[in-house]
Amino acid sequence: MAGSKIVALAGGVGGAKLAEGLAARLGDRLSVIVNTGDDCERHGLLVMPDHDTVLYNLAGIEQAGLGWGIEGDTYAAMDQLAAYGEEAWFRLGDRDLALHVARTSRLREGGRLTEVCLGLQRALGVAAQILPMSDASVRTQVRTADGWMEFQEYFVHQRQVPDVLEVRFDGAALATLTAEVATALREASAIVLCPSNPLVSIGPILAVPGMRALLAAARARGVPVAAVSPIIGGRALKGPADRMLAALGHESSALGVARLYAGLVDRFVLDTVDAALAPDVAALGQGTVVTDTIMTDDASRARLAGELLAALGLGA
Ligand code: FO1
Repeated sequence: MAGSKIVALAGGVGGAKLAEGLAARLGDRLSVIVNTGDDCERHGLLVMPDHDTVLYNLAGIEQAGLGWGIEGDTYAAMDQLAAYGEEAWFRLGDRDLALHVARTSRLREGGRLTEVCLGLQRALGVAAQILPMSDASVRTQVRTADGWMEFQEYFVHQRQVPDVLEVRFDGAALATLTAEVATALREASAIVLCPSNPLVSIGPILAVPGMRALLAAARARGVPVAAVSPIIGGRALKGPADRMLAALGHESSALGVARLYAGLVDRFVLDTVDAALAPDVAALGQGTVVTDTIMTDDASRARLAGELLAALGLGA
């Protein structure tokens, strides 16, 4: 285990919880490749919800209960923006806003997205690297009965109520891998797909050209690639993953997720309530680990991370 580097692929809150458990054990030996498909422009600023959720969790300042945003944040700037008639359904806290101001201004000065993000992470004392999946703009869009819309319009404004009929990752075909992502995957001793929505959190990461090839090359070198199910007992703990899977023709179960990852991962972690699905997951060629995957506090995050590392042959 000493010296082993691990790469985790993560979306928002569920992914951030496991990333935090892994970071507590691995420190700067952890690289988290984050989904940037949820990113959006608000009030002229670039907001990166999944990057920022992982950042705040690794810095230990995330809002308890919600998992995104900063604990104890206030909303004075947002209320003032609303007073000017600006759209205010996407709530940015005052301290959170400072991150978007700093990031956007550094990008406007010519900074490269990954380098700007790494600088902000260091400023918050985070030892792990949180790597945007690409420096290029990739935007997840969903189609509902009302047509195509940006992800946050569906997720926050429409509260994930409409059925999702189709998903696309605008810009993904032209996105390129960064040197940081490629190096992290080439140096990894193990790779983990966090318990994030497989369709709109892990999906955009895998859509960056070259990403799947690097994962396949890692597997060919004998590097274990494990996924943790975000679906427990047929339900997503948070977010619309269960309804989205069903609406898009997949089974809303840990097995449905394992099927989506067939050929990509060689280990699959499912919750004890789904133990009966283990033989079907194993039949897909994925070694199964059955354990308690619900992360309610720092101790349960660290415990799951420890079990996962042990299953990857990297036990302390
Ligand atoms: N989620 C909400 O439900 N309502 C919000 O107003 C909201 C604002 C917000 C601001 C910054 C940020 O980083 C995340 C925010 N989120 C909000 C969460 C975000 O929509 C989700 O984390 C995702 O994009 C899904 O992974």
